[in-house]
Amino acid sequence: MRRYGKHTDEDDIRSRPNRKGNRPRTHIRPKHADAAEGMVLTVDRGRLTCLVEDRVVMAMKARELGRKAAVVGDQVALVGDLSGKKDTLARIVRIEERTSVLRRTADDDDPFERVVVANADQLAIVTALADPEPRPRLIDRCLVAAFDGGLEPLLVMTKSDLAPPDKLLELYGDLDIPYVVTSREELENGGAADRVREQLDGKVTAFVGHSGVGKTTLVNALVSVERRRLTGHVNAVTGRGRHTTTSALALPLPDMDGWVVDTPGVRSFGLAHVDPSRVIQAFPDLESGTEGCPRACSHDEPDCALDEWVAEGHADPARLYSLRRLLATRERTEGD
Ligand SMILES: Nc1nc2c(ncn2[C@@H]2O[C@H](COP(=O)(O)OP(=O)(O)OP(=O)(O)O)[C@@H](O)[C@H]2O)c(=O)[nH]1
Ligand SMILES: [Mg+2]
Ligand SMILES: [Zn+2]
Repeated sequence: MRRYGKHTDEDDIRSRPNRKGNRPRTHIRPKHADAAEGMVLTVDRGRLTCLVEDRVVMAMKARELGRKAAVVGDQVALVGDLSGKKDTLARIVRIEERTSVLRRTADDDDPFERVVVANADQLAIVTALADPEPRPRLIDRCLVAAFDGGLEPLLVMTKSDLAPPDKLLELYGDLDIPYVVTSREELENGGAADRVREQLDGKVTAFVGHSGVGKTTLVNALVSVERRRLTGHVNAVTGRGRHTTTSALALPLPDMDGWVVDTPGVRSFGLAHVDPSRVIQAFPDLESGTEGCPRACSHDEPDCALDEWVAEGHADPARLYSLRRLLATRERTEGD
């Protein structure tokens, strides 16, 4: 290993004038040209579990990456011991460019944004129809994050055995966003997995939502038996889940080209990183109504064309209320 501060032969080579210009004779090969490509499956306190070919390799970040963090779904370049044997540790020397980034902040005014998942194609926004109660505001926020991060949204409504989906379908059924409704019975007879699976082929899909909505239960129904994770209970008094899942994990889908990423439940989905002008994208039913708006309309001012749009029956007033609420509260937290 090369030591810094010590005068070595290599230093001499570098400082010696080179007849062919100033290019140093060493390091002509691109850095880490021999590194292997891998995918990050999960991250646990600085230890990254990566898939390299068909081996599961534990790795840590090389110092040269600085503050850049690799997250689940990242494509990375690894060097060192790539055998995947017990107690070996490879080094991640590069994070490849991401095709999509699902970001969230703890609160809307939190400057620290975290990347939940990289390179996912689709965001499955999971909402229970009851236990816990659906929260359209969280759905709207996830939609904003999906559009902003380059992921296609998919709505998954679980627990239809406990409550009908009618009210949510009134809000989201006509938006051209694919949706699936599942129930306990369909989880047991395989129908739920089949219908969700139809939406997953060829894609990396991240599952997000409140704690206790059934993300892990659904993911377990999709992946092979030996990959199943622990699921939790919903507290009967508070109606809240117990944050059973504590880390994001990518799992391959059997018999098809695709991955699912189970993530821990969230209370809120802060959008401090999203430009307000991009929020409207997550409201496709209102977007065309903004054509009559004054320039740089905040959509919450007297001349906003959306009031008329809704009054004429082009969209549900509840959706305009949601948009305005989201724009207004983006400045602070929306707790649950
Ligand atoms: N009645 C009913 N219960 C369900 C259904 N799907 C999941 N559950 C139950 O909901 C509870 C929570 O499920 P989980 O899969 O652990 O929820 P989660 O979204 O992964 O929760 P976190 O990991 O905490 O974010 C479990 O007791 C499941 O059995 C459903 O379709 N119907
Ligand atoms: Mg879970
Ligand atoms: Zn407007």
